[in-house]
Amino acid sequence: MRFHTLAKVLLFELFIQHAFAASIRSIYLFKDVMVSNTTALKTSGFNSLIMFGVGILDNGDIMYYSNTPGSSDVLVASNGTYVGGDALANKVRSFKTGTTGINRLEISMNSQHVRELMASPGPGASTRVYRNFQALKTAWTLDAVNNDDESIYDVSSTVTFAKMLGQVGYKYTIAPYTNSGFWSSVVKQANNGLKEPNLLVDRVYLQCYDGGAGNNPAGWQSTLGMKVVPLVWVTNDSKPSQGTTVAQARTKFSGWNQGAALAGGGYWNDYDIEKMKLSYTDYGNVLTSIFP
Ligand SMILES: *[C@@H]1O[C@H](CO)[C@@H](O)[C@H](O)[C@H]1NC(C)=O
Ligand SMILES: *[C@@H]1O[C@H](CO)[C@@H](O)[C@H](O)[C@H]1NC(C)=O
Ligand SMILES: CC(=O)N[C@H]1CO[C@H](CO)[C@@H](O)[C@@H]1O
Repeated sequence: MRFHTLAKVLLFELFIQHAFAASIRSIYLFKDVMVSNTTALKTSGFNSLIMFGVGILDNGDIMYYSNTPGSSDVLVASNGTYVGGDALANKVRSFKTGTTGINRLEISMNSQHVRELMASPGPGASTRVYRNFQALKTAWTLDAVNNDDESIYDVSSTVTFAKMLGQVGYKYTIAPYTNSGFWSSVVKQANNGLKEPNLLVDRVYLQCYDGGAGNNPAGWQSTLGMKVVPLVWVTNDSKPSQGTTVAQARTKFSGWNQGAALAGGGYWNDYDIEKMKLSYTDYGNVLTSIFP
């Protein structure tokens, strides 16, 4: 291939990457989606929402924990059927429909009961846990399950579970704050033999606040062998020292992104934006300008 032809091909590939692989602009939804400002979430520059507080019960059923004063926990999938009600399903589905920038919807969970359920009855398609995740995916039009394990850290059951979810049709993502050895084993094993765009673990949301305040995204990128999406905690009155104003978020994200190109950026969390009367638009604009 002659030099100018090669250059053209490379330029074209660069163009394609920019045109079709938009950066990730994410926010964790800590507030009960039935009472949060979903219009603002859909129209403030975010393209990825991660619903926090979904968990598996010991029998494999799935719960949506409210985390919001005045709201109650809701059983959402039981024995292979969606049981969370139409109002909740319609609300969750609405994130990706109508006037919206959202094209990716994830649920975030810890690893409670995963090891036990993967040991028995295992990850088979006829198990209650498999069928529940299948029913929930359809009811909520979900794209991925996000692993926010902060205590159990069992590699083999995590990989088995990730592969089970892959069979159901989910992508699997992770939200580490520490223990890079564990996470790098999970990524390596779950993605073994897979290539873009078919990776099972296709996103890393890296906590860069609180316990993860010292995290360096570039360091994690080289440890994990994939790009990461650093997260900062918006202004909050429970741990003010961990709060990040709009101006500080801009400084952090642009600094990190200059150090090593990132997959995008994101925030923990919508509850605090609303409680502290902050602006979704201002936080969203930081992401659209740095991660177009
Ligand atoms: C929700 O956010 C939008 C801005 O996107 C704002 O116009 C509206 O007033 C907010 N609604 C509530 C109930 O706060
Ligand atoms: C669970 O679902 C299976 C398959 O649909 C059904 O055969 C079984 O009776 C259900 N069990 C309960 C306790 O509802
Ligand atoms: C996500 C989170 O931990 N938010 C906290 C912010 O602060 C209030 C207290 O003022 C807590 O209720 C929230 O849980």
